[in-house]
Amino acid sequence: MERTFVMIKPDAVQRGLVGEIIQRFERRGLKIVAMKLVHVSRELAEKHYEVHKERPFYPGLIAYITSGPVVAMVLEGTHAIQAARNTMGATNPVDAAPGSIRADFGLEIGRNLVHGSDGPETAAFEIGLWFGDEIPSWDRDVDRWIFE
Ligand code: DAT
Ligand code: MG
Repeated sequence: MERTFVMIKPDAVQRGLVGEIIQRFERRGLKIVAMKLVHVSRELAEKHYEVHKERPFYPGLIAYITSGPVVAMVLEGTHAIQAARNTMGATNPVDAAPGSIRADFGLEIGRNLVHGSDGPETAAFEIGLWFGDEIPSWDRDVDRWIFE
């Protein structure tokens, strides 16, 4: 079963949207296999966003992601990576599909509420970075009604 790393960013935590956002992933059928509230250090932020180091928005991105607590989680399910990103919507909320998290709650790319891994290699890297390597799965009674 595929796993992905999802983070509820500081703006969403400050705005009291943690429950609403988790509910959207849960109701889709994705299974929470790890979750924690994190005060993100500069070191962790820089490792997480290493690929964007040379981009002009990088300093603002690091400031944003370290500006308050985030909720980090690992979600498991069929096509978890793509499903989570679709539920989040396009990077810039103004381009995100109606009904997605970023469209329903956001207006600006620099306050886009959530992060989700963009591929299998990124997911493996991010899950290891935030949670380490040993995350057990668990049996959910409704699994047989969600996974064929
Ligand atoms: P995503 O978060 O959809 O995977 P990304 O990995 O390209 O998008 O960028 C990471 C974050 O950086 C993104 O959520 C918001 C910020 N960002 C990306 N492009 C930006 C831009 N052109 N201006 C400002 N912030 C940007
Ligand atoms: Mg990305």
